[in-house]
Amino acid sequence: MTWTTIRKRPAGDPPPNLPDYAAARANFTWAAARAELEGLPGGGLNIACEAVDRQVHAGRGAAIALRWLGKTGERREFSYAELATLSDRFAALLRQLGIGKGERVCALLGRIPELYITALGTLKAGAVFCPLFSAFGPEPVRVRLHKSDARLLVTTTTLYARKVQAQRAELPALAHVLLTDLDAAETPPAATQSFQHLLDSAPTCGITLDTRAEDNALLHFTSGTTGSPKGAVHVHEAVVAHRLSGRLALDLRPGDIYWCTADPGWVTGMSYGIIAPLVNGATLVVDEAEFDARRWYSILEQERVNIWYTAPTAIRMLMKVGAEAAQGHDFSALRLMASVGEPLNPEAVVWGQETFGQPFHDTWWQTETGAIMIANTRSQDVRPGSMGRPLPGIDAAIVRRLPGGGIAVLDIDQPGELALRCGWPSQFRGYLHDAARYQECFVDGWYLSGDLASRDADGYFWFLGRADDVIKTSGHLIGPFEVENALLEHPAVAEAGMIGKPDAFAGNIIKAFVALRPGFTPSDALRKELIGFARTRLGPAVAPRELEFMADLPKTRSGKIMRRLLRARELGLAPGDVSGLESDDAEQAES
Ligand code: 6R9
Repeated sequence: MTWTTIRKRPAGDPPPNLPDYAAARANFTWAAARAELEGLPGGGLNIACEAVDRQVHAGRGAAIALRWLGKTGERREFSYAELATLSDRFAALLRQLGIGKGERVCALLGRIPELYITALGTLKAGAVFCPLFSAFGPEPVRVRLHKSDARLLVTTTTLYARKVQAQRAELPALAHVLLTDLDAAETPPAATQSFQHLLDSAPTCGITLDTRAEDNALLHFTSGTTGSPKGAVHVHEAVVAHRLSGRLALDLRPGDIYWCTADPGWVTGMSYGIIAPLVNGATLVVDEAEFDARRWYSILEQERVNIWYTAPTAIRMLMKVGAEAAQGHDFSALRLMASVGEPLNPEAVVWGQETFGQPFHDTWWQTETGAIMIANTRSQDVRPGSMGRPLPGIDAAIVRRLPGGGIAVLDIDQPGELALRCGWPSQFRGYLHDAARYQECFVDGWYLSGDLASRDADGYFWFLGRADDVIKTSGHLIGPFEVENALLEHPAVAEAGMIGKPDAFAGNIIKAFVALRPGFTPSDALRKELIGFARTRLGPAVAPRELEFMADLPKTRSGKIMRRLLRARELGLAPGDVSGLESDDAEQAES
């Protein structure tokens, strides 16, 4: 396997938080990492307390926690002390509304200040915070609100009208909907309340936090090959890993200006868009607007961003716009640029070096791992194309599942499934209402990630692909089940299969294959109708971008659609070429 090491930026930056990787790993204990936290009187632990209150206790209450840049040029700042008070009030409000410990509070919001108040206040109240992707259509929103038994939803008037209102009757557990954008004089639509009004009338005095480390704190939906979305449950103890990984992998320290571009509807937007930077005392820069290369370069320069955490699709979009857009900007405040969510192509790493004078540092983790597990850290050489090495406290290996049960750990440079030895604090504690699917992730004390990778002789991990059929498109993890199901609701569709088709920007785009019912004939008009039908239900980020008709979809003898064959066909591979990935489908296809 070939690799190049990219020279790092020779600037007069402060020394890295992880200067000696080998020594840090050798001396590491989770107990010591846990001891860095403040904790609650009586031995409890609360993520939001660690994120905001402890900064106030440490005399940093006046420091800026959140600097919000509105779409239209508005600018608002919240100090740690203000965020502590506002989240206290939201917690008090939840208690007044009778939201109990462990009950789910969902947010269907873009990047607006109310999101941060809701997330932190929910955690303080001991309820479970569950972010939903605001670009989801009504169907994925309904499924998640239903599966999470959400008791309260915070959203905007428009998102509510478009995505929730019509389905409210199917969500009996959803007792309260709070809208963030009502004017004081406005009457809320039926069965909703004003977020601002309730927050203003909530008690101002602090509330007593009473969560324990193993109490549920966060719920993040993710997808698998089969079945409905899985709700990964995380506990307050996860904050130990958020703090540590923020410090070691993202090099965060108090006073840093930090910008995470992830959407708050996905796990990165929570773990690294809110928790890790606040726990490490940084100032969050939050941009409400969607991607715009020129705006991004201005933000990096004008806000004097020190640490920037973004994603390969965004980097490729910047590359597409061209180097001229970056020219003339002063990026000298930037100390670390990191990336997550999809394979970071070596060209993007090298482009970072050319454009910013430093490479992007790839990091690897998942919804289930809760925090960064593998990273190219600031002190170590970046190997373009590699995800880096496991952080202190994390044991990673490449394994093969054995036919009779158990796993074998593979040698260097052997492709296999990426596995992590169980026991890190942000490990998910279950899939909500899905005990069997949770159990399937574990073998002999290892968590099996579903990613295929290899490890080189120096301990760097290299991503090869997914072992299952989920698709990363523009950094969003999409399961085939939801997309295929939406298409199957159309009267013309008899069978539907979805694949990820490689794409230069999005990593993959979603392509659907459809067999029609008798009486329907393929046509351009029908193709457009089906794509439109899926977009209305699922939202544009999840709906297929391409759709092809087939007389019949390839199926196993038991009737399962063989997506791998669809993919092989799309990519012009022989069906046998996919058999190496050990899927049931490929085995059955060969037999
Ligand atoms: C944080 C997040 C997890 C899946 C993961 C893998 C892919 C994440 C990656 C990467 C290649 C990287 N992934 N980081 N692939 N290189 N550095 O993205 O969580 O949405 O659960 O997705 O994303 O396939 O298994 P999640």
